Amino acid sequence: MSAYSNGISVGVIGTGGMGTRHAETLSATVSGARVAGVTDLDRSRAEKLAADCGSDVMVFENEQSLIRDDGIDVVVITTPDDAHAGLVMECLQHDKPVFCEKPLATTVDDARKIVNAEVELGRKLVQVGFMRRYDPQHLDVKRAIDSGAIGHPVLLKGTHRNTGARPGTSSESILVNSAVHDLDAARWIIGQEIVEVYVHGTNTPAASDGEVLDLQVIQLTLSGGCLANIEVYVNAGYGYEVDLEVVGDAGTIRVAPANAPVLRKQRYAGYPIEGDWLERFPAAYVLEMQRWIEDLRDGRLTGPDAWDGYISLLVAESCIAALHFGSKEPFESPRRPELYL
Ligand code: ISE
Repeated sequence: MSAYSNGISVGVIGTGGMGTRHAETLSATVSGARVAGVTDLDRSRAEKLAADCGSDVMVFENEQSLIRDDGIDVVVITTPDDAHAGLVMECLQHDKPVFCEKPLATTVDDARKIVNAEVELGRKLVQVGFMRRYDPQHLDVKRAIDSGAIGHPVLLKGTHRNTGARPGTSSESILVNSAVHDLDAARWIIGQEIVEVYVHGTNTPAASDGEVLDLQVIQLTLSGGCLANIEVYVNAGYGYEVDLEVVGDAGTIRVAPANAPVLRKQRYAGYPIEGDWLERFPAAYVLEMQRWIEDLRDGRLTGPDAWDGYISLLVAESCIAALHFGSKEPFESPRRPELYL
């Protein structure tokens, strides 16, 4: 019997682009869930989203009052990155399942504290927003690899381009905020752990800050011998693109363009390119929320968990060392607690 007999009441913390997308998906598309409360430092933004999601959505004074409220069953966190870990910990203290946008934390220590707290509780309550795992095009690639269609994977080629860097972007935050997606995707899609990292960066003319290494090339070695070469460029200018190809010893497979047909006309063939992740991953965000709600109802979370969030940050930390010292950094995954096996 599900613990949620009247559907699941969700509280959303943070009502910017990502919070708005999740709240709208939960109230308009996902069955078995409703947005019951929202909060944001910008109260008028929270009030607007509450009104858009229904007439009975509460606007909470702050995050703590939302997390503690008995009318909120589960929490979605989409605040700026540095608030994630503290809010996840508060959810765990109140025994509330929580979906936290990536990164799980901004430091490895904070992410480990979350893992330790969950292990102490003895059950998984945390899911991390690695939405590429729900993207139909990425799932096609994963299924092909798992079926053996390309033989043994020997190389992953990844491209991750943002139209422009957010204000305040640093060389390190590119690894913690953007490249964590690629680090998680490499582990997930190949099904191997990362054992070595090397990162090379440059400051491109498009960067507004002359210090920031806004184009980084990450090279990984995975535990089964597969190599990865991943470009993360946050000032690409022309649009937003995430591309991934896996080369195997019997063929290669590459994600298809997501949202547009290919136009051929007057000696030209092409398709439009999205401006950001909200435009590129609409299907993934819906499937991610739908599955999270179903899993909560079934009492068994199957999405990327606190361990995945922690490992992606540990690898990002090794990437930062590699970037600073120009060295190849060996990476050894810590022992995975039984809860995450
Ligand atoms: C952003 O926060 C995301 O999560 C996007 O998916 C990623 O592409 C972008 O680089 C991040 O800043």
